[in-house]
Amino acid sequence: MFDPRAEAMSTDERAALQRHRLWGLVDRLLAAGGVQGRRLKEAGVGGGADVTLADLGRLPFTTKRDLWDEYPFGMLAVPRDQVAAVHGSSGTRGRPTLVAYTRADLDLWAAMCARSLSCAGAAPGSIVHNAYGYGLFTGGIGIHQGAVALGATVVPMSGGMTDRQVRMLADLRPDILTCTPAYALRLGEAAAEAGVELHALKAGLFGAEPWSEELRASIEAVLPIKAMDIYGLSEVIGPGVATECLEQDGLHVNEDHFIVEAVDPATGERVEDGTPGELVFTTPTKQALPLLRYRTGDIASLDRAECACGRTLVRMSKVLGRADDMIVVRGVNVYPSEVERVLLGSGLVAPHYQLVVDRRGPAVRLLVACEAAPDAGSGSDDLRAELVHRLHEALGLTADVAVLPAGTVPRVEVGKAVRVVGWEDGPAPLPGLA
Ligand code: DLL
Repeated sequence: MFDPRAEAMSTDERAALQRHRLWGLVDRLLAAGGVQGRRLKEAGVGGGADVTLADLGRLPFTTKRDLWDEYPFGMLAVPRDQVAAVHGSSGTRGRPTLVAYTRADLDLWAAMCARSLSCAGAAPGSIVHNAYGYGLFTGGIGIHQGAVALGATVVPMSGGMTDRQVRMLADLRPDILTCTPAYALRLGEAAAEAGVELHALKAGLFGAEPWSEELRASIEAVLPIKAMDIYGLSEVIGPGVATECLEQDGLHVNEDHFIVEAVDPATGERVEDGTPGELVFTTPTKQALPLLRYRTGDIASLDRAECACGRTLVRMSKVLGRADDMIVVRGVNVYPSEVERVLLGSGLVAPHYQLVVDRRGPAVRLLVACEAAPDAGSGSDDLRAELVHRLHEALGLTADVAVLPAGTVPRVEVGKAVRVVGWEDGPAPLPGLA
């Protein structure tokens, strides 16, 4: 439940807590003697007492490359036998990123996920239908443990087997749905096809992949819920790093445990609040794999204005995209979620799309594959021209659009939606593309 002592502290109180915790983190990293400790020493830091919060911006970064180089256990700050669990992410490039948790870390993670669930309206006694994947991925087990810690009833569905999911939604009447936003849409459509009404559902916590306000509207049109965004990454802890409250106006970062900065991805210098930058997290209370200034690659802006919900935790915007998901077409930089905004905002297409980066010719061509909305009206040539025009107007983007027959764009059943596919040589990645 909402804990004002942790979530509504004054700025000064929170800064004092963060400073105290940061001090402890620096001491632990120096004692562990790993790559992060070595870099601290090289930066002239001899102990936690040398560091204030204001100095944080001058301390060395940690990156995914460090986790890969030290795979699997080289970055542990505790003996291996104190590791109670590992999790990870296969990542977009297929390379595993492994993270470790002590029992205390698992407790912290459960507490943070419980906080996220309650921030989005869950309460003890809620029924949480959890359709995030269970396994190495942090989504399923993270939300599961959070729901248990909150005192809710968790239904551990994992992903896939959509017909069975719809049956369980109808029979158990959960009030909370947790899954990726793309799968929420799929579940909503499948329930409608099956003629199942989901009146008991109140809220959903959707994350693990970028999604736009327009996709939120599409989800809220097929499910009778408030759709909330939940953000996290395995390296920092998993889900439970930040969540929207019922105001749906930015995600509260649990900054008593995850200190956040936004930096210019090119220079590493901090950007002003309100300006999109790469999120960087420091985890002062984690034990097995504490991270100093971890560069996430995720682009979002920070907002320290008070929120109507009463929480004083800094808010991050929805994630615009990952620095490495940015597509450059004829000199224009674009994130898939920006294309999503234009497509879904037009009201002319169904909320299923894929961006095909065609690298077969001398210049990269972007092909936007989508499906017409059932009531789009005009012929597909007119629709195509209209979307090409809108993408150019809104984003300065020169893209080709392919309006494909309903059901052609792949629906996600398990895992994260694949929004961008490459077309090198060989057959088209989707039928009907030219
Ligand atoms: O996706 C943790 C998670 C599970 C978050 C369930 C929310 C719900 P990873 O597999 O390590 O962990 O992937 C982390 O996913 O760096 C972002 O690029 C992306 N991501 C996660 N949540 C969001 C979100 C989980 N709400 C990577 N919006 C992160 C946009 C997100 N991107």
